[in-house]
Amino acid sequence: AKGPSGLDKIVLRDPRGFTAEVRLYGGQVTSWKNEQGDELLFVSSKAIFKSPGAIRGGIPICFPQFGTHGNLEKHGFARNRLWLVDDNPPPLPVNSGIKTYADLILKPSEEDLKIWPHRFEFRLRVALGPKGDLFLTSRIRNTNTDGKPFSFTFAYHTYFSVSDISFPVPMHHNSKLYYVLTETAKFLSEVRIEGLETMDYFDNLKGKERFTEQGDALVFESEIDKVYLDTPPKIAIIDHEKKRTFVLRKDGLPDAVVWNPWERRSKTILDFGDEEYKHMLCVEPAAVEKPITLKPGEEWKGRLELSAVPSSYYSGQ
Ligand code: TA6
Repeated sequence: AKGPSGLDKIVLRDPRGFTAEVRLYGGQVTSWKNEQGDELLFVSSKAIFKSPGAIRGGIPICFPQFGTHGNLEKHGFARNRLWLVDDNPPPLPVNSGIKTYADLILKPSEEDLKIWPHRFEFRLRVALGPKGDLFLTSRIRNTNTDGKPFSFTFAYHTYFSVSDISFPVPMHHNSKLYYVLTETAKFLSEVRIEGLETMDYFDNLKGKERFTEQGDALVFESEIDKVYLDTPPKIAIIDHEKKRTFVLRKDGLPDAVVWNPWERRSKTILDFGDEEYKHMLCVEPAAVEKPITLKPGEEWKGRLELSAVPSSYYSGQ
């Protein structure tokens, strides 16, 4: 899918070799590489980069609706529209340290207004930070001229690339050894998340009940689809095998969704390989539980900062 000038993506390059690419289709970041050229985001080998679906991987933008929390199509329409590039974007704040950035804009078409009758301007800024960090800033403004407010939910549906998420020991839930095995497995687990333990969450696999996460860091042994509520601004994904830690910092986005389809559900997703679930993990800074309401003229800002650091540098602070 290409924009009016024939452009289909913008590539940002940092002097030390970090790169990021953002597609006009979906306003979607589909690559972020470190100075060694390692891809840090997951994109499925079966991803389709054109209408009508969304691209399976990278950072889809869920707007104006997250998931099925409303009567729009799942995750809203922003992720399968063609965005425009702002050739003359507003300047960066002084001392931002950012050397390379791009602004994409989405405004509703007449067709979009039929399904969601609100005028808005969505400005997405994608930037590479001073240390190769990936910065995403979304500014959504209500440009309605009819005096009406609107409400929306939102997520950066971020797919991280990880070494192997599958649990290291076979699970025997009825065995007396179950507890010992799971506790040991947590130490052996290649991939875990820190920052969501003790948080309240809704489990999309279980209905409307509210649960509280127990124990230490999150590790993975089966399908997961949870919306953690009111989470701290910092979350870390620790990948032992790659000796890499992703640090997510978020602002304006209280919730965090964690998703991995695991073995059985993967087979039902057409644009996703059967084994690919092992190498991806979605951790999605979001505003889901409490929709955001904007009056005409008001603007909302939601920021995500991602860094990928060698695990030895990550102290948990
Ligand atoms: O964010 C998790 C989730 O809402 C899951 O329920 C899962 O279906 C996933 O998003 C992917 O949705 P998609 O519409 O991209 O297939």
